[in-house]
Amino acid sequence: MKTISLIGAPTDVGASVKGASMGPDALRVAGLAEALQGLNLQVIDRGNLHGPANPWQEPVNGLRHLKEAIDWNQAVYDAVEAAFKDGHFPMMLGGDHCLAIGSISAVAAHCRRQGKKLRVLWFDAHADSNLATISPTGNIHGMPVACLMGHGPKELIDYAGFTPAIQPSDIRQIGIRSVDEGEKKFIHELNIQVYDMRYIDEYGMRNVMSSALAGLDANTHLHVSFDIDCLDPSIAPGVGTAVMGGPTYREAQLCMEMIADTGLLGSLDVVELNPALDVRNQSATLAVDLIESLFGKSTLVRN
Ligand code: B3U
Ligand code: MN
Ligand code: MN
Repeated sequence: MKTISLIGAPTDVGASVKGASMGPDALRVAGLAEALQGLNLQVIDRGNLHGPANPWQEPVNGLRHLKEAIDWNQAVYDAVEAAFKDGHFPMMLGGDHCLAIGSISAVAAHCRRQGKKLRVLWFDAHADSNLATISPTGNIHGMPVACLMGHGPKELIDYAGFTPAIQPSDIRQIGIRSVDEGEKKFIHELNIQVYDMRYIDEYGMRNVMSSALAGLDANTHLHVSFDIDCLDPSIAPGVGTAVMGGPTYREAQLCMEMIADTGLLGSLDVVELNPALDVRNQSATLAVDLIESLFGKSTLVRN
């Protein structure tokens, strides 16, 4: 039986709006552990990691709260690595999306140890590919993709002891609809495969996911980094930086189901859920519902 290790990382040090630090508990209240157990998975809730508080300071040299982000990502890196070493499936509950630096660095190190290929599916309204020099905000939750590709402050790019942790060809971004000017050029130069909302509208979610999942084999580790703000704010209002025009409930369900069908999911981040902006924990409840589909819940017996 698969064992899921829930790793709470209550931060908002990388964000522009406070509140994502309450995300892990909102997911617990929404019944995440119970839902996974209902799918015959064993769940170990490791509780919440500890790290520095949010000092709410202005950016320094284009980066806000760098020291705090470094410490939190180290804690996440260590926890995700420990879960892999126990043979467990790490599920990191953010917290803001800067934490994906630590979590995906640990995933990359795991893949290297196991001789596995890595595919990252990055669900987000934003490209999260800013650099200190081009970010309009200095918020590190807008920079994890760049950091993972080796573009960022040295302390944030080398958790695994090698850099870059991932190559542009390892990642697919889905649901993107808010990209800053400098970021737009940067993702074009890196040649990252981005399925933005226009692409989803034109080709449909089924084709998008078939393409995003193409080329996987039994030796591929699939990591999903799920920023809740990917979803349309009409169904998921509990996020700090909502952008209208995201995937619908049905489209999001199909994404999760198609990922489950691969049988290759090896790790997950659930980030940017902000209970302070939510309505009756609706976004957390939706996240749990989608995670159930991601772990294979289906209406009918399939195959
Ligand atoms: N691109 C903007 C906004 C943003 C990125 N990620 C989130 N918001 N959640 C920035 O600040 O880098
Ligand atoms: Mn994000
Ligand atoms: Mn986002």
